Amino acid sequence: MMKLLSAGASPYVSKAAMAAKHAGVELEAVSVDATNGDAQLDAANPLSKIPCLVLEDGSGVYDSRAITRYVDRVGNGNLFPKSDSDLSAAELMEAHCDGINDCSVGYMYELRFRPEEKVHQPWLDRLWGKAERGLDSLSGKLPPSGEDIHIGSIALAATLGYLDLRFAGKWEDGRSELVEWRDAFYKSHPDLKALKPNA
Ligand SMILES: N[C@@H](CCC(=O)N[C@@H](CS)C(=O)NCC(=O)O)C(=O)O
Repeated sequence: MMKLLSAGASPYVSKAAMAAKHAGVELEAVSVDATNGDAQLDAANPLSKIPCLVLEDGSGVYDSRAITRYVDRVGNGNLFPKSDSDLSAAELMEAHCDGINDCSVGYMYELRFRPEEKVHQPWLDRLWGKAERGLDSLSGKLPPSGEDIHIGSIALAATLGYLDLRFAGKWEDGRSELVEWRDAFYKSHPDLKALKPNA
């Protein structure tokens, strides 16, 4: 069986795992330590980042956007819309959510990997400002949350799941539309809710 090199908290891993589940692709999730180095991960992805999908022949598929494309192809093909305009919107939503992740994960890395006296608050503020603008720009443009979800919906669920995990109480204020969207997504898709970022 294919393996997904993973860590429970990662929003990119969560997106890839939810995408595989929704596409009906079976995977074995294998926990690795991406930040301190892991031989299995380095062998499959020289960039040492998760998620990395390890195929039956041992080769690696990364990054998360290549994985969502891959599982769509080998699975039931329900992740990416067929019409050009819907496909562009779904792809853009996935990229947009990954961009928010880059900021929120980067924020956590700044706090975790620098000695306290070297943490650069203006950089944290810049990252958080981007994440907030990214969230606010979604107002009125949210992807489907029910039966007709696509990769953009899954990406947004993973992104909000990471914010819930690491920034609870900091992101929700004034964003009831997003909070309601998240709750509706989880209600319709308990199988995917089980794959949200967790520590
Ligand atoms: N663009 C990548 C980002 C993946 C990423 O940054 N993953 C983090 C975990 S959340 C990681 O592997 N960090 C370890 C490192 O950067 O060395 C993707 O979409 O898969």
